[in-house]
Amino acid sequence: MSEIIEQIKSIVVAGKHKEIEKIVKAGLDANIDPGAIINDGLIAAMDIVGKKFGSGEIYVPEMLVAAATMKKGLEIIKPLLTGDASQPKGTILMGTVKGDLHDIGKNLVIMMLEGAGFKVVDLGVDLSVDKVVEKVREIKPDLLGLSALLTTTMPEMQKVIVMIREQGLRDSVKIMVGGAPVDSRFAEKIGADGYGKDAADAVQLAKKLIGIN
Ligand code: B1M
Repeated sequence: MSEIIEQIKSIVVAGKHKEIEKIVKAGLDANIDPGAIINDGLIAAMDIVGKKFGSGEIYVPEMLVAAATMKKGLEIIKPLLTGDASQPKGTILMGTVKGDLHDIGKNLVIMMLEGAGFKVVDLGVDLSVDKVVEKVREIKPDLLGLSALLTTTMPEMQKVIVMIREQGLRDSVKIMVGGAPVDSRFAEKIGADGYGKDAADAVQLAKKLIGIN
């Protein structure tokens, strides 16, 4: 079983996108928990990719093919995570802030939120403050989720919160932030309602902030 997880990890790290579907399916056929495939296989692989990039062993193109391979793997698991949203527990707007193109973590959080019965509107990546505020006004979500993976884009989260407050919308929407460089102290400092450490934590936090069990 752990051999399949190891194979998933090395296929993602090597960016062998043609091989990922077969091995993820093999993992599911072997009754490996989809959560383990995600956490110990796909996410663990991206950690290795990040370290290799940080140490100069690989460059952006390699990081891109690894990311595409990870996404392909996630797509296979997605149907197992997404539940019935016919009676949504609440509406959540999600997006990655301005200047930031990282969306794998955000997409994973979205899958888990949908699996937990929320309706999620994905605003995508590289979102301007104005766009987020416009969508909050238009969609009137219960919760706004902002993701950032770069230390340089974290301040965009605060800009969004300030603008939402200035526009008189702050009391109508809860705000959750997350992403690798973000932590609970930062969330508190910028006036967010909470910080989601990972996708599972984000689901628990969303339930708490919206006030459901
Ligand atoms: Co980039 N990148 N990247 N990258 N990238 C990082 C983030 C980096 C740490 C790598 C490194 O140096 N070791 C580094 C940031 C350093 C820093 O800011 N201090 C970095 C850099 C520098 C860059 C570029 C600047 C590189 C360059 O061009 N020179 C560039 C920036 C582009 C831009 O955004 N403007 C860049 C580009 C890219 C790619 C496009 C090649 C690709 C992204 C592809 C994509 O997303 N579509 C990429 C990747 C893949 C990574 C790493 C390797 C992996 C990120 C990832 O997908 N992780 C990353 C290194 C790393 O994180 N180890 C790195 C897996 C994912 C499941 O985890 O996103 O953390 P994560 O999400 C988690 C939690 O954080 C949380 O839940 C998720 C699930 O558990 N979470 C939330 C996330 N959002 C949440 C929101 C919530 C709640 C929880 O509520 C709203």
